[in-house]
Amino acid sequence: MPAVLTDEKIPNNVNLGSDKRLQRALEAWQPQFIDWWKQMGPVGWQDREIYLRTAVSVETEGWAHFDYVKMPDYRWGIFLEPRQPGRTHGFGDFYGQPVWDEVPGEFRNLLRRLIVTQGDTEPASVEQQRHLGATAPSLYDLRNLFQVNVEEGRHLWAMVYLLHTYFGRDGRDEADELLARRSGDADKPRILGAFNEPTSHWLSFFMFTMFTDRDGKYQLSALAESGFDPLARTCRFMLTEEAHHMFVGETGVQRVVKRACELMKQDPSGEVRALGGIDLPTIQKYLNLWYSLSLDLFGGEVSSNAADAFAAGAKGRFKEDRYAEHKLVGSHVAMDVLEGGQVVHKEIAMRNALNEVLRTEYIKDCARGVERWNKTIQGEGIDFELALPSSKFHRQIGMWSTTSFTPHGEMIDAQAFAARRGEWLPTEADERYIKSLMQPVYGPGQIASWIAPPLKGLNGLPGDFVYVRP
Ligand code: BYC
Repeated sequence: MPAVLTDEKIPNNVNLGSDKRLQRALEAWQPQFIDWWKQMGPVGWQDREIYLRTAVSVETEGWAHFDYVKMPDYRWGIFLEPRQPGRTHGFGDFYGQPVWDEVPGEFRNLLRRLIVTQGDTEPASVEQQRHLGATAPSLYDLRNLFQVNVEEGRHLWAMVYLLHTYFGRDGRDEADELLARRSGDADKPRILGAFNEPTSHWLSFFMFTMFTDRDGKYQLSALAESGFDPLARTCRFMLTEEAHHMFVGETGVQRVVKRACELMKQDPSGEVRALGGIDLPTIQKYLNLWYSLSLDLFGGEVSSNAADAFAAGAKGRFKEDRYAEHKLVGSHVAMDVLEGGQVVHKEIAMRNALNEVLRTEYIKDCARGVERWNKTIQGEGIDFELALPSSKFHRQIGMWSTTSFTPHGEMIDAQAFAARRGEWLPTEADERYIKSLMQPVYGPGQIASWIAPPLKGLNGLPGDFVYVRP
């Protein structure tokens, strides 16, 4: 593994300097990226010093460096985990054969599509969150937002490196397109649904980092199993950074929940909104929204694309090693499907069910997070439980998208759904109310009224640490 070269224009551990053509191509893409960042990245704050973590190596200890940095000066680097000598395909038709260091011609389109889809989500999320710096509930949260943003920028670099290095002219064109699509744009939208949804306030931001970033964890984990070794190695390192993003989401929601409980106890009639908080039923509606949008990101329940990606050794399962069988030829799994307008439980060929297999792992992980939020509610002595809705509820992708379901998973007609929609999903009035709470609180150690303070500062820093310099 070459040493990390942080003094180059593009910090990297891929020995970029040894390939002058690639280096020049990426150095030509760099100013386009910075232009995009300035135009579509966080609004304001670009000339302020922010206490950020920067990836500087892939060592387990000491991979990150913390210091004040202005966002446009952030050193977006290219880092791949070290090669594992003798690594072989862990699944699919090529199981047991040596992994590929180059893209096989027959899987070029398939791999490019996966990499482009992954890459597209990264700048999309930065675009979705670009106005949130105007209304952060504290300096701690403001800094976490920018940390998430710069790292999504680095994840874009990771995918662009793969496109430039392994996909020739097509790859370079795709890299340019990644900077040309725009979240929510009618003509040039981002590829996947959830990445075109507005993230217009901090409750949505916390739900996004809880649920949508968690899709990132599962998709990256599946790509980290890839037999295309450079993809596996780059995704493995991205997962290291991703953990903090989910921490921001889970603890963010947990603090909003805690504050709701505190306010319920203050006012015997339980009018949390009258006291400037976000009530638990409203939190449940945003949970329903972002969870269902994120479930869509796993694709259709029965998918030949998923089967092809698995067969090709391009995309595996979450922690493939835990499974006993890795070829999945002739194996089946029982799952709910829609047949003749009815939900039936039946056996589906395993390779075609792999989106659902990954989604099921994700659901279990989300449930653990909701369980922790419920512990907070119990700990405050409040009788209320948050819950994940059924995976059939409010779907836009896959077989459940053609029919309506309640959060409990009962099939209802579209009219009945429309009549009760406001009970289950945020209404315009909810949006207006949440937005009315979004006032910036930027005094050191201060916190907005609708959220509890963090349990501790970043890296054990004191509560009044100035995460963003005036
Ligand atoms: N929205 O066979 P199907 C992250 C399309 S998040 C719109 O059912 P497939 C992050 C699909 O493209 C992780 N379209 O599904 C988080 C296909 O279109 P074409 C991102 C959708 O292909 C927070 C058609 O429907 N990474 O990192 O097996 C912040 C039929 O597709 C959607 C990845 O997604 C949708 N939700 O699976 C920052 C990994 N779903 O090709 C970052 C790479 C499906 O027929 N991507 N379609 O025109 C993949 O593995 C797969 O593309 C998907 C879809 C899992 C997304």
